[in-house]
Amino acid sequence: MQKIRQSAERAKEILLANDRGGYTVPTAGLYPYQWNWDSIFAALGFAVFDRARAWQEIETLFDAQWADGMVPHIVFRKNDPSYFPGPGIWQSNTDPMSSGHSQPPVAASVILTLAKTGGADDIARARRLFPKLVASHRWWHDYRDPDRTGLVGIIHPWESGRDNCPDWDLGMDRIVVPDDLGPYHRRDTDHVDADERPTVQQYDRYLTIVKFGRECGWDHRKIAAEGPFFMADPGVQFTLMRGDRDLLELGNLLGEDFDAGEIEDWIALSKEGAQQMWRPDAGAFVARELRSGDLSTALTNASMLAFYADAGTPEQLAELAGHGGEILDICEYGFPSWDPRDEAFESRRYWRGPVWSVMNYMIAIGLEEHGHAAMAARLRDDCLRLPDRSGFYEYFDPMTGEGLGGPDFTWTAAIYLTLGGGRAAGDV
Ligand code: 9WN
Repeated sequence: MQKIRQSAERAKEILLANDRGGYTVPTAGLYPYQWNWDSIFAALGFAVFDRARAWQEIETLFDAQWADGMVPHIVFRKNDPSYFPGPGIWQSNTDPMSSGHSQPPVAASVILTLAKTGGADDIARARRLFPKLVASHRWWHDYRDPDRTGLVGIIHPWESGRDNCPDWDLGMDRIVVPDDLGPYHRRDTDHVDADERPTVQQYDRYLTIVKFGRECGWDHRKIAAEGPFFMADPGVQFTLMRGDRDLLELGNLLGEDFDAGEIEDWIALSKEGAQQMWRPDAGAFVARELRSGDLSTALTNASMLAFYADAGTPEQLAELAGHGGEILDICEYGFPSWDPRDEAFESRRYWRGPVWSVMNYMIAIGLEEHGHAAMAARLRDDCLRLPDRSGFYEYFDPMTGEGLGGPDFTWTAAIYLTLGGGRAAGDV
């Protein structure tokens, strides 16, 4: 395959082309709505050339925040039959319509970054969002950790943002698909190769969870207690731990009048709770099925966010760094979404092997903060090398660098911009 030299200009064009008027879609066709963490990372990319537009992206997402504090994972501003499951399946009964669960809470960290690097307008806009951010973090700790274990649960694999990672097999295997689930027509495989997407059996289970939520009117107390799926995800746990710390720093930076003690308690409890995810024979924090207490089997790119969260002991982090180095030696491009030393690794299938730039972005911050500068540089460089080689795809094969999933993808372009892609060639 011929090498393509991508540019910051091209990345910028992708963000602008995916703009639907105040919010971006992740990619045209496959994902025609506003997605939660995609928008937050899109804001980082916009901030490189248009800070006002960056804030607008976050503000439109928070406009869809539920009364209880939850920021939904998809916001349906206008119906688009090219995506399934759409607003009619979720039935959120909110305005705007949305899906019924959340996604990794990365907003506080990105807002802190924008506030620290900006001027008076950035501070003013961060200030307006601050109470909404606090409410969203409180929602996670309250609704998703009702027994105060220090571990937050997710009610759907989609809430992790790492949809069909083998991590969820433990929870998915417990789901009984009801006879009355009804026929449905998936749209994702109209856009992308079926072997790069989840299977039919997985989709049946995804929709069983949505059916349970819809039928109880998205009562999140009931869903956490009795829903068909409840697992702890190192990705959500670690982005929330990092987010709590960044929220505290943001409140202090803005001079807000807020309850710092409440956030400090969340941080302490989560650090302790995260230990329940440590799997000694994997040398990593892994997903945990919360009803049985069973642990997933292998290290993922979400495990590598332990550095970012500052989770675990120095000994645990040293062990994790050792595994991280070994895995990167096996892969041409890192960091894979499943350990390539494990038999379940599939280099091309959704979250069962491929590389995602947004995960690398966060992993690299944590690694650098913990003295692993070379590994951090490798991951950042891979976020530039991959689009340079294959285009701005949704995700990439860690062995070959092949671009997979949707093309001209918002967050891949945004991370490329934020990490300085194309700058060496004098593009910006
Ligand atoms: C369901 C939009 C989203 C990302 C997720 C990714 C994928 C959706 C799907 O696309 O999920 O939310 O239909 O597969 O897994 O992380 O936010 O880019």
